[in-house]
Amino acid sequence: KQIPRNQSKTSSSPPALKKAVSQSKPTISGGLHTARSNLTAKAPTVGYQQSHANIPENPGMHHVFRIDVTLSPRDLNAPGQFGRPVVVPPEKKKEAEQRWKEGNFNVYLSDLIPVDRAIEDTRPAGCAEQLVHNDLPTTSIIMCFVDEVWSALLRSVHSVLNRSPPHLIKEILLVDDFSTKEYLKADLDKYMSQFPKVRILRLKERHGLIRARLAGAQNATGDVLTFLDSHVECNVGWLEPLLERVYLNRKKVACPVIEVINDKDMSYMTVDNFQRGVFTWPMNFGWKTIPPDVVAKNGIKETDIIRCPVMAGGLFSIDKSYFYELGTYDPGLDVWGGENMELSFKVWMCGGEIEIIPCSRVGHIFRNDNPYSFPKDRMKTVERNLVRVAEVWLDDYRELFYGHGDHLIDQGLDVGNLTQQRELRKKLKCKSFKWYLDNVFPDLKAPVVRASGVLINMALGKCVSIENITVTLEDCDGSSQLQQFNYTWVRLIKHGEWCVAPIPEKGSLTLYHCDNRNNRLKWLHKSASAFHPELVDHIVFENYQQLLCMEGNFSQKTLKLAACNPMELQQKWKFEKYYEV
Ligand code: UD2
Ligand code: MN
Repeated sequence: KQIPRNQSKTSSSPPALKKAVSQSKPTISGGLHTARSNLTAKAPTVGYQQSHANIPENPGMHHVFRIDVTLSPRDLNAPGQFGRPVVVPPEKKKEAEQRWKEGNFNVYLSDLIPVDRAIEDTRPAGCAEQLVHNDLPTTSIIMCFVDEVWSALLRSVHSVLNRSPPHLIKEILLVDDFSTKEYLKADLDKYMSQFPKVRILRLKERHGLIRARLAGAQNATGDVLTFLDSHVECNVGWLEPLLERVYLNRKKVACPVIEVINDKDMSYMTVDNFQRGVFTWPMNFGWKTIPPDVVAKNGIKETDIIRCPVMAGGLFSIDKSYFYELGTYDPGLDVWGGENMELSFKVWMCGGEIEIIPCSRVGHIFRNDNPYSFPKDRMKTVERNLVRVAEVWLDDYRELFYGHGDHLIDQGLDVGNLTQQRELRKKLKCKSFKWYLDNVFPDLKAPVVRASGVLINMALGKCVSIENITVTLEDCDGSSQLQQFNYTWVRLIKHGEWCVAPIPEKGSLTLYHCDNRNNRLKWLHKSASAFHPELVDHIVFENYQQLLCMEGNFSQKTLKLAACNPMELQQKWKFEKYYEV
């Protein structure tokens, strides 16, 4: 019903790609040469070097380390080396197609390319010159996975090991969320035993990514938690700029720029700068480019930190004690989805900040569908998570969420107990959602009601009015309180706490105490277009044997309910003002 929710696209949709590489067959011409000349010119055999020989003037600081063990790769011509696109040979097409579903990306190619391939350093100019503190906090990398593709998981781990200053990585915690694949058991243990920093935590039952992350956090010993998905490639210098932000202010949550590892050809593609993480109703995550004129007018540089209304979810660093101070994630969130909204609202409204750090870049394989199964229905799981978030954090604006979604809550969806979460919000003295809108996300269109003012009958030019507890039609008078109505996102026609209610059996109207859950008070108007485009201007009651429409009566003083007739002008209504989102 209404605007279909498409949760598979929620957080998995990639940010806009750089024009230069966004063609279907990406090329990394310039970058490739840079990478190669780097190799011959100054790459050490085991890469661990400062960007510049000069000692920075600020004592206690250093230039971001340019650590990249992959700078001189074993095989320069290996497929996918330097992040190049790979083509499946014709005789392997079938095999590649068959293996796609193992991870919902080109698993065949992933297995073909080196697990420690080099990728292009995609940081904007100036990043290498940036200073960070010598005494940055250590971090635990937490990577949850369920049935992850072997080569993708290994590549993720190698990219961390190979491109992070070793002294900053306290450990890499691989949290196995009850995978079923045999290779993720003894084989993985054996492989990872080569790397003392890698620890594998096995969950005894499927926790879902949210509770799996919490299990990881509980076992982490570093000062900062850095969460990553299990199919990523961390780029050169990715870690220090994140930790620097947390070091400067423990309430900053630092996210890298998420770049794109192409699911079809496995190429590493850079993305457009100046993108913020945002959402649209009903809480669908997305990316929004800062308009070029805003960039120009404010002199925003490519290396400038971008404050984000919401994070994508998968990749970020957060001070461990702050994460616990915030009450971590709502542990009532299931499996996948919505946790990025929850943490974002919580961080902003309770005194923290969410930032994207352009000098930190991590590639991620964006997939069109989850490659693992959901214990319960996928849509319902995500919907339920989002309802929990809406109920705890959105105040009255939750109606915008409900009004744009599927109303599963009306169909008896059990979202569990919310008392603890609401108490947490009180205890932390978090600000209102209105504050968040005004200060963090002012460009979000969020009118609390859908329409308001007088309600005019289009045939008669008369307005709905309240007389005691009856609903009448009078001459319009915009200044009269009795003629003021709000049409809400959950489809109530409200006059204060009173709602216009149908009496279908009698074909008449009355007033009733408003109640967002009461379907007998809900009217379709304008949004009726989705089902009955011919009734778009009507006010339709659909929860009866037949569609009923509000109609101005001939006597011009009363209203009635009648069978809907698209041609009937006396069934067409207009509110004084409509608010679009
Ligand atoms: C995005 C986020 C993801 C998460 C999700 C919303 C990025 C790059 N990714 O979707 O981190 O915030 O939005 O919830 O921002 N996993 C488990 N157990 C499960 C399900 C998943 O351990 O039951 C693992 C999975 O193997 C992966 C990670 O959790 O490593 C995230 O899952 P995803 O990659 O399917 O999510 P994604 O990237 O589509
Ligand atoms: Mn992912």
